[in-house]
Amino acid sequence: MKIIDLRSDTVTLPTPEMRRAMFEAEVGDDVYGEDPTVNQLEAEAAAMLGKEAALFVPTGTQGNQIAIMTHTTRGDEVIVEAESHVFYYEVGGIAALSGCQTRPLPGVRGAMDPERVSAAIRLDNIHYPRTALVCVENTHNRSGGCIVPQANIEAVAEVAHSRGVPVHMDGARVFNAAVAQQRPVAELVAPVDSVMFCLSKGLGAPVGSMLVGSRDFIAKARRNRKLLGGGMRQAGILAAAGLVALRTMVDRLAEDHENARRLAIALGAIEGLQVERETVQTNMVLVDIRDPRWDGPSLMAAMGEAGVPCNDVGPRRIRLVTHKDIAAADVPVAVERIAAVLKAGPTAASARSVYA
Ligand code: TLP
Repeated sequence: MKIIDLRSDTVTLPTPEMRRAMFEAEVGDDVYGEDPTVNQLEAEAAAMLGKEAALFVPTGTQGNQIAIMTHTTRGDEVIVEAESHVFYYEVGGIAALSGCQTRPLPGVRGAMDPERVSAAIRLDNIHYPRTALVCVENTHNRSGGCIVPQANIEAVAEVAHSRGVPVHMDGARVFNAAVAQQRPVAELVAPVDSVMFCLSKGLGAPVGSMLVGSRDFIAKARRNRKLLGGGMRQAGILAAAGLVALRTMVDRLAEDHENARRLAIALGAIEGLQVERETVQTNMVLVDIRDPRWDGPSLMAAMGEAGVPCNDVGPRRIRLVTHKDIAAADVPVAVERIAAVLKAGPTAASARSVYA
């Protein structure tokens, strides 16, 4: 049985062209700034995003945490959206690595109310921490890959900047947002001061993310990357695949969006499942479980056994992600398997749940 892996776009495998580029990459010691392939990737990434400079980092998590560390000092406060990756999925790194406290604000599909952001920015008072940073996320993972409206990002950045507070974007999937809106990515990130985006998700590279921003910010970030152990040596081997990703893999994200849309329609028609279609804007589908026999963990386990692994993202919610290694023809096969799982009902093994 062919596994149709819908857990994440992080599972994508490098293309033959990436493997060739990796094999042939010209390399040097990047800690000395001497890896020509890394330097090329950093220059192209900065140019594409319309920023002065970029830094190649091993992971999206490290890129975000370096950005936060670079914008803040210990004891500062960072405004985050309550469902954001930096707050939810980065192992408490903001506290553990930067010594900052977080100020989570509610969001609507990732969009924070600019008035609430403004009200949360601290005044100058001896009792208060300094608000050092506002973080936004586009696309927004926990709302199912929703695109945060550009007007919202502009409004949040405007209130932050008017009070002297910089803005960082977790743009792990900002190219999905750009392709879905048919807008240049540089336009989407223009309002923010720094951006992290991932090469290793929908763009298909095996490893790597980019942090981009001003020349001065990236110079400081480079020191913090070293501090966190992210100073890699002949990293051009990895950057070579990143260059192929940036040059050739952006436009095809539209196929993933189309597959997600078709998956959402078909899954929504299965009894016991519900899909909020308006949230399916890029390459993710959130499925709410209405069938009382199942919950997130048990359905996830049963789908794994049926060759359609996914992730549970809440007590009664699973997440399916489309990507370059899912073909259009895989969609009906996945749907058929999921329908069969629901029809058969939980087995003794799959019914065990952490929520029971
Ligand atoms: N997200 C992963 C998991 O960590 C949840 C996934 O499968 O979606 N920002 C955002 C918005 C992300 O979705 C992710 C990865 C990251 C940052 C972190 O990237 P990595 O995995 O490279 O550290």
